[in-house]
Amino acid sequence: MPLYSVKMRASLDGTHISGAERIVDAADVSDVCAAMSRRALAHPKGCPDTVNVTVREVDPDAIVRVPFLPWDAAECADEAEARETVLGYIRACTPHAEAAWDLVTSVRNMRGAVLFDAATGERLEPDQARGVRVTNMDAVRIADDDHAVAERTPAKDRVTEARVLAAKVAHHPAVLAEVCISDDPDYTTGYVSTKDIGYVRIPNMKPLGSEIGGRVFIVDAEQLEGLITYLEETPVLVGGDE
Ligand code: PML
Ligand code: MG
Repeated sequence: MPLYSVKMRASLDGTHISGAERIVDAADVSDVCAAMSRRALAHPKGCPDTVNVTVREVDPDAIVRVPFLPWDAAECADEAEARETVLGYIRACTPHAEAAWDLVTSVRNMRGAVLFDAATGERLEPDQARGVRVTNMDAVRIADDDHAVAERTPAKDRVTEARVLAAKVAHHPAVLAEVCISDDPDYTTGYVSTKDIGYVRIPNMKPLGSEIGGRVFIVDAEQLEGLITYLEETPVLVGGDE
C-alpha cells in the first residue's frame, strides 16, 4: 500500500498559527486529514482564517529511517534555571551559546527554525521571517519508553511529534544541537537535543501565557550542504527496527 505525507498549516492574516506532519498508509489519509483540520481549528494561539492540508505520495525508496533519541528530563524551577541548564548543554557546541538562547527566547510566529552558525553566531536560513520548516516525518513505531504513545491523543501527540522532529534533525551531520520552546502560550516545557545527550525535556522555559517560541538549530556551516533539502523534503520515519 502506498504511503502518503500529510501536512497541515494554519495561519491567520498570513501569520503562522500551527502545523503538523504525518506519513501514513493510504487507508489512514482521510482520518488524518480530518484530525488535522479539527486540531487546526482548536489551537490556543487562535482561530485560523486559512488551513492548508496537503497530501502527497511518498517514494518508498527515498525514506530514511532513524532511531528515536533517548530522552531525559531536567528539573528547572524557573526560566533562569532553564537558561543555565540549556547553556550547560550547548556550550560544548558553540562559543555563542548565550546568543542562541537569546534568539530562541525572542522568536515568535515563525513557520520554521533558525539555523544558527555554531562558529560565528550568524543566522543562515535564507528567509529569516519563515525559517526552515522540518517536514515529511512520522514515527513508524512508537518509542517504547515513558513517553511512548500507544495511541495518538492530542495531549500525547505533542511530545511524540517533538521527539520525531528532534530525531530527524539530530540525524543530519551538520546539526550539533537543537533548542526548542513551544510557541503555544499554554505550554512552557521545551527541550534541548543533541546526538550525544539525546532529547532532554526542560520545564519552565518561558512564562505561562507567553507567545514566544520556536526552534534554533545550532549547525556546523562547513557541513551545511544538503541540510535544508533534508529537513524540508526527505521523508523520515523514526523508530522501528533500525
Ligand atoms: C510544540 O509543540 O510547540 C513544541 C513541543 C515541545 C515539547 C516538549 C516536551 O514536552 O517534551
Ligand atoms: Mg506550535
